[in-house]
Amino acid sequence: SADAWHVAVDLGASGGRVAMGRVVDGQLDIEMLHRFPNGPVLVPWRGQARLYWDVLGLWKEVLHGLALAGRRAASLGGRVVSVGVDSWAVDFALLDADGVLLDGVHHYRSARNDGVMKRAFETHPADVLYAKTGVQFLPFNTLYQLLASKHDAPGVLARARTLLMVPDLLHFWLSGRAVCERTNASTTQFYDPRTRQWSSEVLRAFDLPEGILPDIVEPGADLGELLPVIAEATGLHGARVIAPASHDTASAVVAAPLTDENAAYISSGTWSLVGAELSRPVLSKEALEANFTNEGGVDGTTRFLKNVMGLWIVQECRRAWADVDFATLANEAEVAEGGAIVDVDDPRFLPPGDDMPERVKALCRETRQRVPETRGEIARVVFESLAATYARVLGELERVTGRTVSTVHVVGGGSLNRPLCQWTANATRKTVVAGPIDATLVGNLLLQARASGTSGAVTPREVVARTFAVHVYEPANSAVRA
Ligand code: LRH
Repeated sequence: SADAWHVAVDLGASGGRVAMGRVVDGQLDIEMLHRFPNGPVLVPWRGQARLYWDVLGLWKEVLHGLALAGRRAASLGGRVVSVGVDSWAVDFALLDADGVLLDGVHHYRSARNDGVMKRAFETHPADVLYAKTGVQFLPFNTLYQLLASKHDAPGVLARARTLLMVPDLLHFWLSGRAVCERTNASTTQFYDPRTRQWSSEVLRAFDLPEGILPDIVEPGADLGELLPVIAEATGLHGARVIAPASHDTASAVVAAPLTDENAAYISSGTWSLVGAELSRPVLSKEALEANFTNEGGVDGTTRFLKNVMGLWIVQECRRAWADVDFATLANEAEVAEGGAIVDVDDPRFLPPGDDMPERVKALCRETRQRVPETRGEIARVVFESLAATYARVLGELERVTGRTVSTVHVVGGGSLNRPLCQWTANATRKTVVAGPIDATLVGNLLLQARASGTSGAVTPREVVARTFAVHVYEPANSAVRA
């Protein structure tokens, strides 16, 4: 209905956004309200560097964004009926018996995770763990981070009574309800995608306290009204808190206008999440060997995908290059000399650092390829290497699932990057359909609208198809790709 607005809070690794939206005649009407930066905060621990998120700073921006939404909706003669939060996955908060935040929220790129996954395999071999969780092995999965907490600060885990993922923490502060939304729970590597419950077996094997894990709720769950203190602080009286697909990638997949079951997607932001939507998890030996993940999607679907390092490398290079904007870099890359291909998933790219351009150059040097010098050349190496990796991963996807990918949908900020989309089409030999850009926000809003009954009979993907224009890239001969 036209006067009912939903507010989406979308927290990405490099920035957060608050937007409001409503569905009118099957189309999404969206208004951006507030943007703010996000990033790691260095805190020393026993003389070593540790990275945290500034979760209170983010919360402050969220409250500000909500207040803006209330005023804007009122000025349009409407009102805010619901609020929902999505964010990056795997990171979590621990609360004590009084509901007080313990420690802080560690950043998944913190060095405290170094070596933890490898040690974990000594007690629980990787193939056994994969058979129970179906999750891609990444050194920062919640499982390994919790083991790091236990190792470094056993007192914290001993006092912990509740574990909440980042969006769950914000939903708790907004509504007073402490629950874990399913799509994000599925990224922890102690969730069983077949039983759709926490994996007692995995938790027991690592001597982790299952009692701290809250009930799992579905994307679209109504968590109740805003707490009176929050309604008072933001002016959003009567608004409800509705969990969207709280894992940002799950929200992005909701907003990917996939038209047939053989369509693949690339959710292109800090990470590139490359995969397909399946009706059930694939835990086969081939899936393990290709190191694909089976994350939970909306309506019981499986997000069968793989993390590729993504635009992170270029985001970090930009810091070293006086924050030159992405559009300028894409233009420079398009006309720069290219040719070198590096392994974008090399672990040396994972930690933040001002020396990111040097890391790209070093990898070219080590592999005896032309060493890029200018910004454009370095960006080109990364973009072309990403495209090559997408092609490889989609090939693995085809092999493991037995499907032939029809089209590749690129959603998120990377869908704006013209050369990257074209090189992706060239490398994959598939048609690339780019858009929408704000997929995480759009998916968040549309799940809230569906759960509140304000979007009528149209499905979220139908709304996306009716609302957003897409750009189509056909594969070109690589000789003329620039
Ligand atoms: C993308 C993302 C991805 C996770 C990573 C930690 O923002 O949520 O799906 O693997 O962050």
